[in-house]
Amino acid sequence: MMPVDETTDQPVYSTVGQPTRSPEAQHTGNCGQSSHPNRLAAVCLFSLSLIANLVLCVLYMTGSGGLSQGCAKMVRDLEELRANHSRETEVEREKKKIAFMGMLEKKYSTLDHYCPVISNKRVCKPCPQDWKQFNSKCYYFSSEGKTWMESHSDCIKRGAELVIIESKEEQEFITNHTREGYYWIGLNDQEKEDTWVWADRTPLQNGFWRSGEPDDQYFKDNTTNKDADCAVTVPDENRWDDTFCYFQWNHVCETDAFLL
Ligand SMILES: *[C@@H]1O[C@H](CO)[C@@H](O)[C@H](O)[C@H]1NC(C)=O
Ligand SMILES: *[C@@H]1O[C@H](CO)[C@@H](O)[C@H](O)[C@H]1NC(C)=O
Ligand SMILES: *[C@@H]1O[C@H](CO)[C@@H](O)[C@H](O)[C@H]1NC(C)=O
Ligand SMILES: [Ca+2]
Ligand SMILES: [Ca+2]
Ligand SMILES: [Ca+2]
Repeated sequence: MMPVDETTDQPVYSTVGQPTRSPEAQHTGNCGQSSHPNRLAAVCLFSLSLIANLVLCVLYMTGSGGLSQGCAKMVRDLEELRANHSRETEVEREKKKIAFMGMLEKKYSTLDHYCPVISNKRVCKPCPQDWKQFNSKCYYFSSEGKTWMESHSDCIKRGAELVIIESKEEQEFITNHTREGYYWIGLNDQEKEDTWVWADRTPLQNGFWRSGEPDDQYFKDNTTNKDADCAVTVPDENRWDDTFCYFQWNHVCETDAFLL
């Protein structure tokens, strides 16, 4: 029967003619726990012999007061080994980061819009490509006519909401970028006539209506047909009008800027 090493439960083989594992080697952390045990063991042995030689080096130096060539080489080797090791952990960390970003990407489909991958690296910008930043928000100005409801869905699909205009400055910014025509904003009174709410269901505080609006009709429509429940911003007037929700206008989406 083979004698058994109590610490590892492994049979103890004859060590004649084989390098023995020194007691220190069992206390040097990860040595031997790698998926490449042979390579790691070699590196371990190499570093151990380096350390042993360095000790000799120091003894030699203190004895003779000089720095030998071999000694300098050993210091260089040790530095290189340390550099190689930190480079490997850097690569591991980078791999983990990429995997984590991949997980985020599945969770947040808009990640690529804010942080596109440029030559293997994610570069994050405050606003997605083709969106415009104003203060801490990003705005998307569509170039395709859609009903108010389709526009609402389009913004949500883009990880945003139809624009909520809360200040004179924001209204002016919107006006500056909607000179080509009517654009839907996130305001409607579909649920209760004349009770205007934003797309996120917050009630309207102060509006920027044209004079005489909202009148529950399309202002160029001289019929008595009333039921205009969705709001547009009127080009060059810096003001809003209520029109029919099924009309097809461009729209403005708004979302948070990614600011660190
Ligand atoms: C460090 O890495 C380089 C290149 O990967 C290799 O040539 C060199 O032998 C390594 N040095 C040590 C001490 O492991
Ligand atoms: C809108 O445009 C005018 C004229 O170009 C400019 O003076 C003003 O600063 C702009 N306002 C905003 C909020 O972008
Ligand atoms: C508006 O009224 C005028 C005359 O009353 C008529 O000629 C025109 O066709 C009407 N327009 C619409 C869009 O109904
Ligand atoms: Ca807003
Ligand atoms: Ca209405
Ligand atoms: Ca109107």
